[in-house]
Amino acid sequence: QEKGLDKQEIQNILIEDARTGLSVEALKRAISNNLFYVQGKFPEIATRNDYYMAVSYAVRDRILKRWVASVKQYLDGKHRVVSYLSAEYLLGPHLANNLINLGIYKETGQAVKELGKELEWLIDKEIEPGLGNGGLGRLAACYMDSLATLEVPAIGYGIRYQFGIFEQDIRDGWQVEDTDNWLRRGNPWEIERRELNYEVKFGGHVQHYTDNNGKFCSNWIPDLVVKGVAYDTPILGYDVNTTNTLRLWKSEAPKSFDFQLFNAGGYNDAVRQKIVCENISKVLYPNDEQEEGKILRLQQQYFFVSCSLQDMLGIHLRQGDKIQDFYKKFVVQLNDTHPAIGVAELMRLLLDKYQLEWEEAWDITTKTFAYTNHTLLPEALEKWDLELFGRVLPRHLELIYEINRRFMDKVTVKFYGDHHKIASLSLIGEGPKKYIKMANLASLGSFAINGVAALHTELLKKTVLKDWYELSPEKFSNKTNGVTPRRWMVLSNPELTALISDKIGEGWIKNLDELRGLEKFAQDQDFQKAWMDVKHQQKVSLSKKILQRLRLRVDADSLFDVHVKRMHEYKRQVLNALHVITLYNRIKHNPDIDMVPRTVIFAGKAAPGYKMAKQIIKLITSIGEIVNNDPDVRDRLKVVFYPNYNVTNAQKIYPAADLSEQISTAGKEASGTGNMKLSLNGALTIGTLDGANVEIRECVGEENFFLFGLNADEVEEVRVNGYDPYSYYNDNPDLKLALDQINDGYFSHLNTDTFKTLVRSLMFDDQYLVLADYQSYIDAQDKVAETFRDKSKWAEMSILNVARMGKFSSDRSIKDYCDEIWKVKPVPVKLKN
Ligand code: OAK
Repeated sequence: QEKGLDKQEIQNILIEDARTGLSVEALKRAISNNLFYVQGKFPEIATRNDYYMAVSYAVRDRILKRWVASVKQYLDGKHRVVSYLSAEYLLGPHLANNLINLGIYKETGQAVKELGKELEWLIDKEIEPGLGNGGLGRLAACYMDSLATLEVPAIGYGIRYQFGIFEQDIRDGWQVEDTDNWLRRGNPWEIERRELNYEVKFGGHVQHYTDNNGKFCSNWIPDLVVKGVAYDTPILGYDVNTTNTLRLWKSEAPKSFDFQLFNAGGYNDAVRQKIVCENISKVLYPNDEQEEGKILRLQQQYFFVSCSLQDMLGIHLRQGDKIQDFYKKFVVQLNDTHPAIGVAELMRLLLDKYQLEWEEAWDITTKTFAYTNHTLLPEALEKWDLELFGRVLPRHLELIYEINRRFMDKVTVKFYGDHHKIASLSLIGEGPKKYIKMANLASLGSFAINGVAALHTELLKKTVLKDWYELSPEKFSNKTNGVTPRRWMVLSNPELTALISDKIGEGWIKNLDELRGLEKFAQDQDFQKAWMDVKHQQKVSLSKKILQRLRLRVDADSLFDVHVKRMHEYKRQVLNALHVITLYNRIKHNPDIDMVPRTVIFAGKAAPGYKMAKQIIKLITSIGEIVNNDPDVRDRLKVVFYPNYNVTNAQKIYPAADLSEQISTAGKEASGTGNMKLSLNGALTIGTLDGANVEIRECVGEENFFLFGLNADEVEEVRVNGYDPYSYYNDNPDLKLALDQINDGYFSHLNTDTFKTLVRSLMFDDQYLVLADYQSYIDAQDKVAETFRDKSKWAEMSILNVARMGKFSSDRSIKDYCDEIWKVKPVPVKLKN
């Protein structure tokens, strides 16, 4: 051993070879080589995308080295692996994130500069993979980052949608959707593994017979067979070598199939088959927390779950392990009920393919799965029409009947006479049409069930999963969501990152609790100034984007009031809109009024079929049109609807926010994660006691949080006693004026039809109690404005918010899952030459 260097350091030097070195020189050489040998270009004719590709491949090579090392490490040991099953992953752009996790952002910037280009210019070229709708998909992405960073062996399974979440454009104030062809310029981050493929059956019927040993057997004869091909994306952790795999399945037609038809002269049938197969992974369903109940959706779910389980069993058996030990090697987390069919599929594989007995198969299955619930909204709970289900998955229907029969035998004894409870626990719902309850299948088939924030878990136990809690309280626990500080601070807010690191070092990036070290600077005048300067700089950047994108000038000194998330009635963008109208009316009533200037920024997609959500977008843009063009308003109020909210745009918006709007009806938002990202970027929260807001407020201190509105119990009480929106309207002149204006067409060129359904809903059957919380919200907003006038006070509160948000790192969430549910340990990965 050489003097002064430990083994690891020597290894690190050895691996700085020509191909994967991390120095500026090595990177430069790699980029040039890629431009020539991969893109077949030279600088004079290379396009921006050619350069983006060349840089990405250079980065990928460096990740591949770590990936191979990780896979080797996982294979030699008998390590337990986390398998995360999710129909959605909302990853966001890869390049900049990988540069940060590899620790070569600066070096790559320099290398690109020496080649005569700007790294930022290439980073901005990337089309993000929008393979998710919102919170649930983004959480899966944060968790993949944290699993790798914590060096936990993990594999994420999902669907390689050819088209992700639609692109939103605003025309005439309305949302219009365009397809998201995210693969159109190629995807340097994935590796196609044609050799890794599985067949997935659909439809047909099941034959039963007794074999030579007298064993009762089932044979599923499908009428469609689809092939799933693996596409792997490496997920590198921050400041570690661990590189896990995100394995997404693409559906194709199996070769044998179309040839048979083709030879028989059935060319058209063959082509049709091919299209049917490819359609399965074609497009992401754009509904957020709204069940669709379509056959294709069930096919998608079964398709990726079956491929994934076949893959896991294959990995397990190839290592020479007994099938009976499967649950010791893999723990499978169900990201909501979308992959819950896995419970029946694992039973099918163990029974029909591996010939285990029922009891043994059920024992393995229920030691394998754990289930996370992400919503209390009844319309999001998955139910499959039994007849439809049986047509797509006849064998699974039989298995579900049998699982249910055995379960009901026990339940009927245990709760003898309690028909309501027995019916509620059944996997099968009765009614005019029978249906399968996926939350029940997930709950029965899992050894652990969790909610995503403390309040959410408590409400789950009291409402949606009450009977399951009473049956098996030991299965339940809370795992409050978290977000990755790498993407949501280091990457999106480098200026704030530098300021923080300058004060407390860089340890917080991996151990977010260290942010606590900022507390002692909260009242430090110089630090406050530096803090607010960073915020101002971010607001200027966002203002430029708004000017470019919307031709709207906003004042970077005004209060940036940010409400960004999917459009949904329960998230109450309308309540915010009513506040905006109220501010506008104050100006109109008293044109010289001294008020804190505000820029109210909305962003979010509405599900294409969700009429009300689309009307809310139109309301916001219509208010904007009036407010932004009214000379009386001057610079005191602006309304922005920033189009196409996605990860890329979120990264630009969060750093510029002063105020974070988290105003859902209490009891409706399971957790929220935007609330965490905004607070970590120094925004103060105005919010209800809903989801993780409750815990955020506990952490940052009630004096640093603008609370308003009814709590979950009070919401329930109002409902039970009969909610009377009209009385709020009648008793509150400001509210009355605002609603009358919307109704009378003040914001819609006197067209009284535009917002008719919206107003009717608010006044007569609003489940989300918007009018009940109006005055309390307005009062809280007035307090926000008053506080904002005192810049030093605001800075102090903002610093304290960030300092106390350590709990909301996804690293903490993942540690909790690892210790309390998954029982997995980190496996550090060493690089060898
Ligand atoms: C989407 C479809 C079905 C069920 C739930 C969802 C979903 O996105 N839920 C959201 O999950 C987030 C991550 O746990 C939470 O933060 C949000 O509150 C919740 O709405």
